[in-house]
Amino acid sequence: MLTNAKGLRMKTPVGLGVIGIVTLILTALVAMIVLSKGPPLEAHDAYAFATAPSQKNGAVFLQIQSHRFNHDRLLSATAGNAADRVELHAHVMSGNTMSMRKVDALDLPPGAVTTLSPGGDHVMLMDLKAPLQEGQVFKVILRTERSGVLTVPVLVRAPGDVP
Ligand SMILES: [Cu+2]
Repeated sequence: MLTNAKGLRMKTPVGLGVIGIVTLILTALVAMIVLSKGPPLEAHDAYAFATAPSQKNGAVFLQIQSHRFNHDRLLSATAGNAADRVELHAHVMSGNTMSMRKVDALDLPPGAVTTLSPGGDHVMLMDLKAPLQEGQVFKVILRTERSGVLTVPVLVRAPGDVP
């Protein structure tokens, strides 16, 4: 047994030995567990533009910071007080025309900030219950594949007033 252990120790390229390598792996695992203690996803700066009475729809933009070590996805959203129906949308160019399209999910890459912004991906509010008024705050609930739900306060800003 002792000879075997010694033999292995001699063969490891960095000269750490088996125990050294095991210790390193355990340290890395502990570090990952400690780092993953915070919320896996954080939403920042959520906003929507005020709408005119004639507008049926609105959009929510925000940043989502992932603290995860693997991919997650935004699957759906609700906005109980603001809109009857909420969809996830992406913008697509077809020829010279930019149009938006419903998507099943939005990717949230590990360790990255995903930005939903005008002209890009957004949370679409369909059939607004009332016009969105500047200064108003409403809640949107985002459902993710791996991190549960995020309840996000959304501030209504003047049209075009990107933070
Ligand atoms: Cu849209």
